[in-house]
This record gives sequence, structure tokens and C-alpha cells, in this order.
Amino acid sequence: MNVRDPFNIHRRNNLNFNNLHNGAFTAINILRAQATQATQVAAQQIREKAVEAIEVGSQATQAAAAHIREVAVEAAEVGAQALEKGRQAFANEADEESSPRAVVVVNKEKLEQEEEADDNTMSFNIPKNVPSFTNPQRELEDRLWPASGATKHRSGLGGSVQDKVTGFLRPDRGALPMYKDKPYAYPPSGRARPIFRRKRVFGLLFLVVLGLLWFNGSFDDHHEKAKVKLNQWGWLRSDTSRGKSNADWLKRRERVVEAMELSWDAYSRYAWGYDEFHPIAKTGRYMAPKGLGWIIIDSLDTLMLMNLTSRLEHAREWLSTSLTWEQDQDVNTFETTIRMLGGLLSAHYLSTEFPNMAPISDDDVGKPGEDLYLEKAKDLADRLLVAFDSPSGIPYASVNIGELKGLLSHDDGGASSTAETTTLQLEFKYLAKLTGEKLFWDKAEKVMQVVDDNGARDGLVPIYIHATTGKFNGHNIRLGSRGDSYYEYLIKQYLQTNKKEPVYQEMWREALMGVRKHLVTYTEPSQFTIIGERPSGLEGELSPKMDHLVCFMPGSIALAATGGLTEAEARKLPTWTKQDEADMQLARELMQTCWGMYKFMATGLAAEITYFNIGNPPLPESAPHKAPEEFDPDPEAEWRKDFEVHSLDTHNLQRPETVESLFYMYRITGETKYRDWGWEMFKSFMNYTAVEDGGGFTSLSNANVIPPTLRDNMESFWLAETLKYFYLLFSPDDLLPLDKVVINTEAHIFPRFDMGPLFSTGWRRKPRDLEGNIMV
Ligand code: DMJ
Repeated sequence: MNVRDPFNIHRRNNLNFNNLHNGAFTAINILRAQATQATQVAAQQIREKAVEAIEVGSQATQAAAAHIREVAVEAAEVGAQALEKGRQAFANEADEESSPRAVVVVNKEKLEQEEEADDNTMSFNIPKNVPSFTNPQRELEDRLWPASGATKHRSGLGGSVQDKVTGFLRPDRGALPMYKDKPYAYPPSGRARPIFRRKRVFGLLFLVVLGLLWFNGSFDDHHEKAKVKLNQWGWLRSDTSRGKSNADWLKRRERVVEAMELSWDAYSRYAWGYDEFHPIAKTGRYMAPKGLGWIIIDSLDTLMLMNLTSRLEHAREWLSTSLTWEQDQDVNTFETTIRMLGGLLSAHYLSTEFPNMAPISDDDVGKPGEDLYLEKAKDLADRLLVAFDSPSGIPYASVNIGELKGLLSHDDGGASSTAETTTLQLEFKYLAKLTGEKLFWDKAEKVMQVVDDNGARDGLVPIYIHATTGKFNGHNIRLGSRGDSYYEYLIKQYLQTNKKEPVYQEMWREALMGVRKHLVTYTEPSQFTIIGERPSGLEGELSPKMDHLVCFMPGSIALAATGGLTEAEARKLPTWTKQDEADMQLARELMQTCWGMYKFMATGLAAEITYFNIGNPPLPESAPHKAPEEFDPDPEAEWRKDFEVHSLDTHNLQRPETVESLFYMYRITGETKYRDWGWEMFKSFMNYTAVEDGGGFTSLSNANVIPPTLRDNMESFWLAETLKYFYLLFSPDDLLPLDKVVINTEAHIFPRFDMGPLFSTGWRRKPRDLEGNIMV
């Protein structure tokens, strides 16, 4: 078997040739030639029929649309009146803000406003996956997280009316992505839908689809589809190893390259240039009129690392001929920075510092210039810079990159997510270093000062902050969504400038102490270590819930303890402390818990959110504890009592955080078990997320059933992060040494650098008293 092509999808013919003789090859080729000819004749006939059908269909569609619009306008008026009445009723009752009831009322009101805003803009979607946690504030907030298609399920007259109205009347429907990576839901694959619904829409869709296919060239022979079944991926069936140290890691790394090739080739075959890829439907979608290069740019450095030269060349050509930031388009400041700006800067770094990785002959006549990545990055950053032009310096949640306008969040009362405002610094500071433009540095750095001036207790920040005032909004504290990468970028900023900015290490250490004091506890009966949440602030109850996102923490804690050296090297340094030792222990325990989140699930792929069983009151961080080292596979095993996954949280979005931490833990501790866990996880992805017919890989709607329910979306971070971390985990340690690089939150690689004469830390923390309160 060709190991570079496990599904044989790169071959023009998809039969398994292994057992065939030369004569059979010839016969097949003749048959194939005849079939191709017949197909071309048929395609021509279909084309002609399709043109006729499209004309008829389009007339009928126009008439239907006009009627639907009229109905929807009427419905909108009724809905708006109902909403207004509801709002007045709530407002009348919401006098006493401090009473628990008033909190609910105020939040309901907030929810309505946000739902309304959501509907008005179509920028963010509302989730289906509402955790059943009982705190009303938490519940409301969770409900505001995006979920494609969720508006269909909203109850009440207002909801349904607004759905219809936004559906038919907004000309920009679908054109305002404002992509936000928060726990959200794509609708499950069409295969899972009731047949009658498909029949209902079939008639209308048929003509359109036929036309689109034709225009798309789907009847041409270059759109040949692979038909190879998953079970032809021989190595996956035959690999019964459970890792173990004598494994051939380079061979395993080749499997990751194959997964990248399959993913990329599927995207390139079915959705080239689109920002989203739906591998089951085999379609794509733009997030901006001309596309943003969402998947292509996020993948550049992975292609380089894996030495996939021709694919990189294809991507580069698209960048040079099709990518433009000159579009009247709102984009999410954070997502665009970490993925697009980060992806371009990383591509620039790798291509200049490691020219042997996927080498491209830049200087050839007619080829894009060698500064292509940097030029595109600079152009984008110049546009994103307007986000920082708020009264406080805290960036606006979104930017219109064509009009150069910062925009308040459409949700969350206009507040930005704290993590989103504090996860731009690595990118803008590296760009400042590359271009010598200090403005990029100053704008990004200022944010840290404004956040810190809020005087967050024990270094734990609420998850919302107002761009207008620079003040935190609410008290919700967590290391999951909206909080996570604030902490990650504290330690990474310290490392990026070669440990010359101690303020960020101080803030990291303070925060980690705060995490231990307020968020760490142990589960029952097996004593796993978890990081919970404080949805009502530090005085409120601890919620024993971990987003998968929190699993970046073991890796970040280990990175902070050793600075990127191995544990053995770091222990020899005079700077090594007992606290560092304790931090490594915490990192190991949390890594075990995150791995348990995978072992708990039927597919071996973690849920988006996991709850844990804890005592009342929860055990303090100082309590003795010892979790089991192995996860007994018995379905009745005791350790399983500590974990719980709610039915709405069973989705797996191909997220990277756990393999990311496995990579750091393996590099830093040298313990092979982390590689073994990674291999097991990789096999689960291959087993349960691969899409047949050469579709690549998809996220799952339910990872707790076998076979899993497919979701029909391949996230760009599958290519940018998850596969990259698998590749690095199985690579030799000297590939991108951790004490030389700093990896952004989207797994894009930047160098560490000296600030030099041009740059310095331009702010100081306000002095605090012994309790940590800012002294006035
Ligand atoms: C990525 O975009 C980044 O890792 C971000 O920090 C969190 N969300 C996704 C992956 O889960």
C-alpha cells in the first residue's frame, strides 16, 4: 500500500490495485476510457437539460419569494409588538437589582436585547448546547453562545417571526460571519434529518443544485470522487499497539502527514478558496464577499512543517492572486488576528528562517514576491488597528476591515471578551519587531495596562470587559471560553521577549496562585484534579465544569515552570524552586484529567464540556489526593463516577487543546506516555471523524455514541493546530525547540526575540497592598 495515500484517493482510479496483474490494469484503463467518453456525452445532455430547467425553476422561485416576503413582513410586525410588550413587562419588575429575582429579570432583559441584536445582525448565532447548570446568569450566558441554525429552535412568537424575517429580508444574510470560536453547534449532517424534511425541500433545491453543479464543473471528469471505504485504511485496523516506547514515531508521524494531505486535498477538491468547508455536503461557504482565506492561511505553516511543497505553492498562488483585505466586511478582531495575522506571520517566519521546509522558488519570474506573507500581514494589521481606537484602548470586538471602523460586540451588552482583547499581543508585537513600527507594539501593550488597572483579585479576571470604559463587566470567572488565552498570553508574552518583561511573569504567577486558591479542587471518588469555574465571582459557588478549552493549561503551566527547557535541564538551574516543582505536579495531574475526558467518551474523543462530581464543600487545593494512573476500560469502572457529560455537550469540534498540552508535556518531561496517549487519540480521530468519498475529516455532533453523529464541518484549527500538534508530538525534539520559539494560541510559530533599542515595556503595574488591592 502506498503509505502516502491510505485511501488511494490521490489516484485517478480508486480501485485497490494491490492484487491485480498488468493485464488487468490495461483492461481497466480501456474500460475507464470508454466510461469517460460515455460520461462526457451524458454530461453534455445533462448540461442542456439543466439550462432549461434552471430557467423554469428561477421563474417559479421568484414568484414564491415575493409571496414569502409579504408574509414575513406581516409576521415581523406582530413579532416586534410581542417583543416590546415582553420587554416592558420585565422592565416593570426589575427594580431591585440586588435581589436574586431581579438578577434573573435583568438577565432575561439582557438576553432579549442580545437575541434581538443577534437577529438584527446575523453576526453571531445562539447555541443549542445549553449546559443544564442551574445558575441563571450562567445559563443565560451560555445560551448566547453561537450555534448555527439555532434560531430555528427558538421558542415563542418573537423568535420565530424574527427568524423568518431575518431569513428572507436581510440581503446580507450569510455575509456577516463575525466568526467566533466559542462552544457552538453546526447542525448535524443532513443524513440524520427526517426523510420528510428532505423531501419537502428536495424539489426546490434540485434545480438549483443541478445548476450549481453544472456551473461548478461537477460533470467534468476532474471532479472524480474517491469511493474507497475507510476499512481500506489497513494500518488503522492492524495497529493494535497501545503506543509503548519501542514504537516507530517517525512512521506514526507519517500517518499525521497523510491525514493532513487528505484534509487539505478534500478542501481543495470541494471548497477551494472558501472560508468554511463542509466535508459531507462537500461544499464551502464564504465568510466575506471575496473570502478571507480562513482555511488556506490557517494551514500555511502546517503545510511548510510537513514539507507539502506543491500544496503550499497552490496556497501561495491563491494568496497572491485572490486574497484581498479590501472588503466591506465585519470581522472578529481576535479570531482574525490569531488565525489570519498569526498564520501569515508564522508563514513568514518559517519560510525565512527555515528555507528548506517546503521550499518555494520565490524568485522565479511571474511568481509572487518573497515578502508576500509579510505584505499581506501588514495590510491586514493596518486595518485591524482601528479596533484599538476605543476611548479606553481596549479593542472593539469587531472591525470592518474595508471601512476601517471598530465595532462594539453585538452581544454581551457591547462588551468584548477579556481573552479576546488580551490575545492579540504576540501577533502585534512580532509584527512591530518585523516592521519597526512601534504603533503596533504600543496599541497591543496598552491593553494589558488597562486590564491590569482593574485590580482583579488574585489575578483572576472576569470574562467581559467594556471597550468604552476599560472596566470589567460582571464577575464570571473561568479558564474556558472568553477567559482562557488571557492566562496563556501572560506567560507567552514573557517568553516572547526573552524574559525581559518580568511584569507578565508576575501576572502569570499571581493568576496561577489564584487558580489554585479559587478554582482547583478534586473529584469524588477518584480524586482527579480539575479547574472549575466561578460564574458568580470569587465569593460565589465553584462550578465543577471544564470546557475542553481549559486543557491548554497543563501545557502552559509546564512551559511556564521550565521556560521551555526540559524539566531535567530546568531543575539544574539555580532559579528552580519548590513552586516550580509543585507546578509541574499540577500540570501532570491536569493532563491526566484532560486525558480522562477522552477516555470517558465512547469514541475516545472528548466532549466540548465535561462536568465532574465534587464534594460539598469542594476540597481545597491543599487537600491530599491521588488519582488512578490508569483508566480501567471496564464500563463500570469506579473512575467513571467522577465524570459526567450532559447530552447537549457531547459534540467534538476537533479541538487541539489536549494534544497541544500533550506536546508540551512530552517535550518537557520526556515521558513517553504522553506520546502514547496522543497516538491513541489520533487513531480515534482517524476512526470516527474521517469522511468517506475523500471528504477529509469532520467534527462530531455526538462523540458519545458509536457510530458518532457527524456534524459536517471541518474546522480550520483542525489543520492549523490539531494536526500540527500531533505532528510535533511525534517529531524529534529538536524540531522547533521550545526555548527558541513561542507558539501563538492558534499554533502559529513565532520566534522569541530581543526587544532591542526600539521597544521596551511601556507600563507598570499599580502598587498593591498585602491583600492585592490596588492602593490609591
Ligand atoms: C482556536 O481558535 C484557538 O486555540 C483559540 O485559542 C481557542 N479556540 C480554538 C481551538 O479550540
